[in-house]
Amino acid sequence: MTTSPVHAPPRRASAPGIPAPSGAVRQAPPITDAAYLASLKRVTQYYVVTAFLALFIGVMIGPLQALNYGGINLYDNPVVKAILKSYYQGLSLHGVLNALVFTQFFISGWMLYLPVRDLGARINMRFAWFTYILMTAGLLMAAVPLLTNRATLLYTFYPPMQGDALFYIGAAIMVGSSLLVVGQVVLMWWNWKRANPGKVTPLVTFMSVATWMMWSVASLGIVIEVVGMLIPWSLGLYRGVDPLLSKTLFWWTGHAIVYFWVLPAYISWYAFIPRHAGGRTVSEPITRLVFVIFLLNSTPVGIHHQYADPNISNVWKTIHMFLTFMIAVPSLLTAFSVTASLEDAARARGGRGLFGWTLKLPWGNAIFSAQVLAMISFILGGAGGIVNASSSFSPVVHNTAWIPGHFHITVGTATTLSFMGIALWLIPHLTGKRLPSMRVASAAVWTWFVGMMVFALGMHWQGLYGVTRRAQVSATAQDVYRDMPIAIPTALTAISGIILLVSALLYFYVLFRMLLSKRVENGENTPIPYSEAISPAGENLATASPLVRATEPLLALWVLALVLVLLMYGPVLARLLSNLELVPGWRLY
Ligand code: HEM
Ligand SMILES: [Cu+2]
Repeated sequence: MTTSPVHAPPRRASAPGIPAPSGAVRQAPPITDAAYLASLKRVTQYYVVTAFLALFIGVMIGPLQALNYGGINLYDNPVVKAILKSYYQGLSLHGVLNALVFTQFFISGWMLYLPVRDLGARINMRFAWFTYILMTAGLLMAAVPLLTNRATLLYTFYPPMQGDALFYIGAAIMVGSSLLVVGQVVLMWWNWKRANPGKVTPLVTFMSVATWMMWSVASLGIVIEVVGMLIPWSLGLYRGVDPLLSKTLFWWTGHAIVYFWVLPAYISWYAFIPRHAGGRTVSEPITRLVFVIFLLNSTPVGIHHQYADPNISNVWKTIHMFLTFMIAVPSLLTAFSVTASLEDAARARGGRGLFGWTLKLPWGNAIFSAQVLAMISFILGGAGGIVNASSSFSPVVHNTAWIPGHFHITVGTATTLSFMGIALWLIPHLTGKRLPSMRVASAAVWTWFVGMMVFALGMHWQGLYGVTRRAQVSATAQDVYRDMPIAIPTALTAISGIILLVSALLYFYVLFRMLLSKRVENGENTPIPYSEAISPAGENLATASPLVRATEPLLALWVLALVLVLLMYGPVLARLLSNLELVPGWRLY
């Protein structure tokens, strides 16, 4: 069966899965230069396909790990042994490929393409291709030591565990290239501002630019850590490394990166999901406020990962804790706004009752259901995140199986399942190919959600009994695990691994079949699914609301974000620097 979920121009009512909007809806300004548009789409497609190839490899290792936490050790199996030297090499590959490579490549394509189309801008395509090639070169460099068991450092690569210099250099090039995308997008937006004085930045561009700005501030920590410390250290230029200083720099980036993973999904939740359901975005001004809060508040919070670390004062730990709690505000604004837009859609389709309206949503459309299930998962993940960030609860869950339980329903589902859903319209849009089967795609999406819910239950539950994360528990004979009353959560975790394996195979079957099929139409027939807004931001600053005017100066807000981070990290880093403690590197693998 061949179906195209979204293949009609925006104003036609007949397209399956994408209802025509009732009133005025934004249309991307036309790009008339066909060669330019083709190149733009191709580079985006390269980013997206590279991302999914990484996810495919990364995800195939996941079920082995879930079985490990299900008490089943497959790492002595000769086939597995031929590929993975150890549980920890597999875990390093899994974490790096899924959480760092998949996300960064997808986001770089997605948040380059969207604002360019949103403004109808002309960017330098040579530079765009150069950035993609550089990012991929960095990935390949880092992949060599990872695949040869010379960088089995887990995805946080904490020193003094040491890997080959090539790993750090490759990682630095990969992350550094994302900053080139930041430069290109921000410059494009700035040129648009200068050409359109007094105009309000359109919403999709606003969200993309704010997210890129946030990432540039957030990524500084890891860039300083890797370039300033780990590369020279791994090349033998320093006699040692300070583990605490590098860990602190790591978490400067490491917490904010979770918003870099989730805000690109928010763009779709706010701007595109309402359209898939036949509803409207609730409020553009509030949406802009949400992104500004994330720009300012995402980064100065990382010390909530270090409550047990010495040489950081409790005052700073507490400040970072409260700043972390503040991020619940834009997340709750999002939960309420997006739910309201879904209710708007469902009532327009004849939905009734307090909750009965939810039945009218297009649950059979995998593009829609993937993203709404991702949101539901994120609500649960966010609640768990408040537990993790509380200095009183953190010691209970820190470094237990609870933590992977938590981040598989945030990045592993909220982000991943959203991107999986988005790809189902984005790839047809970019390539003119069609989704081979909406039913298989739906089955993949629903089993992913169910699998991850079961996984999260099993892992959170085990974590509460103190089962540690990053441990090949299935291969140890320690009584401490045998005596724990964890039979049920262990079984749940094992079952979830099987469900997720089936889900991943279904999804990649549909995705690769689509990619390998022939182009059948003009990709523009699958439009970018802009939604109408109930409360738009307007086009002119002079007549816009105070909230719109206050959120428009993104450059100034970017500087403010940087100042806030320096204020919140400066004193902490100064103290660590004044007590520098260099230790030699270790190889444990
Ligand atoms: C088939 C789906 C998946 C399964 C069954 C799975 C399973 C697991 C398990 C059991 C662990 C814990 C291992 C340990 O602590 O020893 C783990 C770790 C991890 N997973 Fe997944 N996972 C899946 C998909 C994903 C996805 C989609 C992402 C992110 C996009 C992801 C990111 C991570 C990360 C970052 C770690 C931590 C690695 C580390 O501690 O160094 N996983 N996974
Ligand atoms: Cu965090």
